[in-house]
Amino acid sequence: MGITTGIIMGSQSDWATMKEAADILDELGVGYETRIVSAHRTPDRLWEYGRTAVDRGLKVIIAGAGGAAHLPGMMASKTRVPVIGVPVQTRALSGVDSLYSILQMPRGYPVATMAIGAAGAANAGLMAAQMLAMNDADLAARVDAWRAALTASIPEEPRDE
Ligand code: RP5
Repeated sequence: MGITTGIIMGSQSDWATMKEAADILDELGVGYETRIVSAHRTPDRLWEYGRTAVDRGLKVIIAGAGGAAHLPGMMASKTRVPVIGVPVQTRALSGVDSLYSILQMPRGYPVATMAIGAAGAANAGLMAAQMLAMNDADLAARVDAWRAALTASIPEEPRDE
């Protein structure tokens, strides 16, 4: 299983959220790597990661950050590998700051922005898998099975809990 997906995040503190993406990729058998790459604290690391992403065989990058969340956008400016952005929930502004920072990219450098927080990170993993599945029939079958299992798990009627 080669590494096709990069999961990058601005800080160790983002890992609890970004692990949701990693868990999905584990479930679906997608090879990935994880790195802390901060737009503000390690800009040279960001640049190097983006500069080498295509040559290293990455097909998609999931980038999570919070607050002034420049990581996904800066990564998108440095590589044509598609970037999926995850706005990490923040204490000060509940992640709306992260969301707007990631979402409002200028024309020419898109970031596929997910929802704030854990659901967004999990969906980023699913989105990456679905993109990769376009050229991988075995992965496509696993994604289809994952989706069918989710559907099957939803009860028709609510019950007292
Ligand atoms: C961002 O600042 C990170 O993505 C993180 O969400 C936020 C806070 O970072 P720490 O102060 O917890 O390292 O760069």
